[in-house]
Amino acid sequence: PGKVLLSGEAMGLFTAGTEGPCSRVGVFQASVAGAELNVAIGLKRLGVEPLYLTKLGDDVLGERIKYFMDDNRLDESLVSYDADHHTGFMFKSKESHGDSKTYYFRKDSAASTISADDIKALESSGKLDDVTVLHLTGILPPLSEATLEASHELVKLARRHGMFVSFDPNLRPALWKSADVMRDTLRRLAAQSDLVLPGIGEGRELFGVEKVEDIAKAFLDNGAKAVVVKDGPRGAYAADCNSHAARVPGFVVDHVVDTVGAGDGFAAGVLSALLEGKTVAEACERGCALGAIQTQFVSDNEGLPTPAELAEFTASHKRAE
Ligand code: KDG
Repeated sequence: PGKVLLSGEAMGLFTAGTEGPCSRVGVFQASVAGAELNVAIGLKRLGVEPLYLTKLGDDVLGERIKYFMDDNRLDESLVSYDADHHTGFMFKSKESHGDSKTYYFRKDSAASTISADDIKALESSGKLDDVTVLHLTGILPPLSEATLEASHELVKLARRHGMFVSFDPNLRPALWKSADVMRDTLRRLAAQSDLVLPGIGEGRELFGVEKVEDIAKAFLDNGAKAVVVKDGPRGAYAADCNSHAARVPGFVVDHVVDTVGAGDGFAAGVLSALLEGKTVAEACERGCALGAIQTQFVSDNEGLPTPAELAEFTASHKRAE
């Protein structure tokens, strides 16, 4: 299969070791986060080559992320280091029920300087020859004016090179100036995509509808060619502009540790399967499996499976009713 181009911010992640407010917890577990990086790791483990563009600070967290990328054997030719800006980081609380709380320290980070010129420079890099997919998320656009332009440039670049454009809205309201700007920008990016991967909450926020069928229709009417709506443990609903639709049940797991990163696992599952020529329903099934596996791990990417681990998981877990 061809390569997948991704760009975004890689961050140091400090996850609380015990429940309680992050301002009081004493022990944190350090790992590496970043939606696009999580997807890149998921793809790599399943045998698809990611091409990940980012900027890191010339600092200890940048070094940590480099080690992490080395360990995962990622191509680092599009990673650059910036002595004038720091590597972003975040804290994540530990919760016994519901989603964990996240706290960002990423303003003026190295990744927030990713610019349209960085994307244009890819044209002459010779690196795009085998790239067939762009996977973009809604996290890169709000980091700064520069990354907003870079995001639009990525879509233009993908179009010029005949790439398939996959888009995960990944709503992060804390990063946007206003909810209106967030909605307008993400709808615009979604409209230009071949595949959009929203969650239920994202459908509600962007289009004011609740049901998976209505969410899919709203994205298709808005211009997307195909949509897969993620419905948590219930599974996924896929629909495209040629009126094909499929509902795919999710996998039942006994104990959810942390849901952050599940959507990135889902994206890696869907894209890797589509690149292998699987059907949309098979791709959704793999997406659901990776999402479910990822909910059983504290870190945002640690649980992402190899093909053997994936086969073991699907063979040993029941599907949702
Ligand atoms: O999707 C998981 C991401 O949210 C996480 O790894 C960190 O990229 C991140 C973000 O901006 O929240």
